Amino acid sequence: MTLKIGVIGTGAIGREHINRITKKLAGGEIVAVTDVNQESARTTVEQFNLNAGIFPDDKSLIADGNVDAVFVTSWGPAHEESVLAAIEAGKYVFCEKPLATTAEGCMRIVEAEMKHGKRLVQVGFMRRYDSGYVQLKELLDANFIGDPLMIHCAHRNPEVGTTYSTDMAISDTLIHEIDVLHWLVNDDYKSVQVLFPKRNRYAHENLRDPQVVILETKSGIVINAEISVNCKYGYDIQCEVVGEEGIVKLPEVATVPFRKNATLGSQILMDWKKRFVDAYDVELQHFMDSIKETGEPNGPTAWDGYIAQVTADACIKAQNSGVKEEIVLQEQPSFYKDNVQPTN
Ligand code: NAI
Ligand code: NAD
Ligand code: ISE
Repeated sequence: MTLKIGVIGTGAIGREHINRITKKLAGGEIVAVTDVNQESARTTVEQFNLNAGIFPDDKSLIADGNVDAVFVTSWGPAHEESVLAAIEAGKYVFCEKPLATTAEGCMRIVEAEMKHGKRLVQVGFMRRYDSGYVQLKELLDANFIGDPLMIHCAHRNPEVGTTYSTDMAISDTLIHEIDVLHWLVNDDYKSVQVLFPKRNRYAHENLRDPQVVILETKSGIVINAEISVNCKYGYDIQCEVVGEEGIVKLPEVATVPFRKNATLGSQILMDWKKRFVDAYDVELQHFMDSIKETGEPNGPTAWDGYIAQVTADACIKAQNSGVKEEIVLQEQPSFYKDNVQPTN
């Protein structure tokens, strides 16, 4: 059975995902596209030579009888409406992060999905499919370094556009760490504080960059996460977990080491699209396969989207208050408890 997919948002990542469904993965076909910028939808159909309808908006695409599943790859503030409409129509949804831009919005999606009665939604937290993070998790779950005590991590982008704002460092960028780190150590967040070090002169006028986010989990693990979005030198994701008996670290991206001009070196990626390219492939293949095999997607759930957004909201509050803010989650509904976590 081929899963017939409609894509809402044919920007950077929408096209990346269309490319992998069309050229690399098995079991899916792009049959419909839409974008608020209709010219973008048209050029996408041409670029990938798709046999796909171009729809005027998300609602008409979702309603089309030929569409089994929807990819929501529009910008964050548009996600909630499209996801709710897809659930209402009983269609599967793969939604890029954030699921919604507020915790209340994520809860509306959780409630709609529970009312529908089976899981339809998967959120694009692809780091759970990255082989480096999966290896870290296997070691931590096997108690290889004893209990984790601290995590040091960094999320660095070489540069960002002028529309990128201080809160987006949390809602767009740190959101990946927020999701993957509590999954990694099987713990929940308790509190957060945000510090602003000396400002990077390359940050545009209204952006506070870099930032240091200090999260504490219920068991007492302290996480310090640096976000730098004008670091210039590359797209660099670092994660080191300090345990009672040792340290485990996210592997560097494999590149050819070189010796040249009195230098021993290796290249660093510049583009986020390449850093997790394998993880995106595994993520979307898993989305399609689990629907085929179990009738439900069983990757990161709408509840994971909710956890991430509650945490992000508290981080943004802490950006503004300068003090430690509590992170308070509602109790996880049993509907989400039996979800099979993805593995590579
Ligand atoms: P983009 O700006 O390149 O593309 C977004 C597209 O959505 C644009 O073409 C825009 O016209 C369209 N759009 C916006 N609102 C729409 C609506 N209501 N209906 C239809 N189309 C709409 O953005 P990008 O970088 O592709 O990001 C899209 C989403 O993917 C965001 O939620 C972002 O957070 C997420 N993302 C996830 C990444 C990951 O690693 N998982 C990496 C990059 C982005
Ligand atoms: P983008 O700006 O390149 O593309 C967004 C597209 O959505 C644009 O073409 C825009 O016209 C369209 N759009 C906006 N609102 C729309 C609407 N209401 N209906 C239809 N189309 C609409 O952005 P992007 O970089 O592709 O990011 C898109 C999403 O993907 C964001 O949510 C972003 O957070 C997420 N993202 C995730 C990752 C990741 O690593 N998982 C990486 C990049 C982006
Ligand atoms: C983007 O949306 C992503 O998801 C990237 O992974 C992140 O590094 C970048 O900062 C975001 O804007």
